Amino acid sequence: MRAAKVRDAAYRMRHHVLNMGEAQGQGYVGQALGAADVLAVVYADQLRYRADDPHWDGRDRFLLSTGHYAIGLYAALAEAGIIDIAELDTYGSDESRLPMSGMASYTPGMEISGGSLGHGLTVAVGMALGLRHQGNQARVINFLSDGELDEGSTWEAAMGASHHGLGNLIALVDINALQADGPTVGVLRTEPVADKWAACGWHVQRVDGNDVDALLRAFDSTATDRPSAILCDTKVGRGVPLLETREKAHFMRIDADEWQICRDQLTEGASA
Ligand SMILES: Cc1ncc(C[n+]2csc(CCOP(=O)(O)OP(=O)(O)O)c2C)c(N)n1
Ligand SMILES: [Mg+2]
Repeated sequence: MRAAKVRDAAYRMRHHVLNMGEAQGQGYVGQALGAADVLAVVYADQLRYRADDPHWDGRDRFLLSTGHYAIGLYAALAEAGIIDIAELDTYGSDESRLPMSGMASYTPGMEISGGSLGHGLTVAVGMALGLRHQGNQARVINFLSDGELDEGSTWEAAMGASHHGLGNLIALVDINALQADGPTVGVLRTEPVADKWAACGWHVQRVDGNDVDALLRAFDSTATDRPSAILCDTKVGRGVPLLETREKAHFMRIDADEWQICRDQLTEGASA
């Protein structure tokens, strides 16, 4: 069953994230745990790719706008067989192909260097236009954060995408209600988010981004005559109660003795 396969992948990805975080003693673990279900649906169910040929021309392009979520994408790339699980141990260390902020030139399967926020969707629109022009059936999926909705370039790209009727473009917005300076609601009010995407001419769905069935249904219901936005409400630290209930912070501190507790809680939650 599709959902079971995705849940399985998400569970293993969360373990990878905790292991990478522990190896480096830090990392954007809270965000990556929150986004694991979305990334698992993308990599275990949706994306067309060839693990042994990351530049295959027919591949769907997955663009991670949020370079700091790279730890989550590395976990997905490992599950997808694009990088080796053993390589995850090098996360964030000197000479590693897996830097803490995603770099396209370092990592197989990393399409863009997305650390400068608010630019992923602009690149995605250009790629989607280019692919359509070439008659390439591949899709472009851009993962962006709620913090990136603060950026004017995101909305310029959104309008451009619908102007050009880019049915080969999907935006996945990780609404974790958090940004670097605190809760999104206090930094810059972005709600009503769905109405804004709709006003820009997009097909819009809003789902619980930690509900695999809902995510699969949303992907099954995207439009083909215009761009589709799937707005995903996710929970920072999802799957690990110790982190879910901790005060939300853009950079979550996890002490040396807490990593094993996190892993145990993740395992317990999965078997409950
Ligand atoms: C153009 C740009 N401005 C500012 C930053 C600094 N910055 C890094 S992460 C971040 C938070 C953005 O919000 P979001 O991605 O929603 O944060 P999270 O959910 O990960 O806490 C900011 C402002 C940046 N990387 N790029
Ligand atoms: Mg956020």
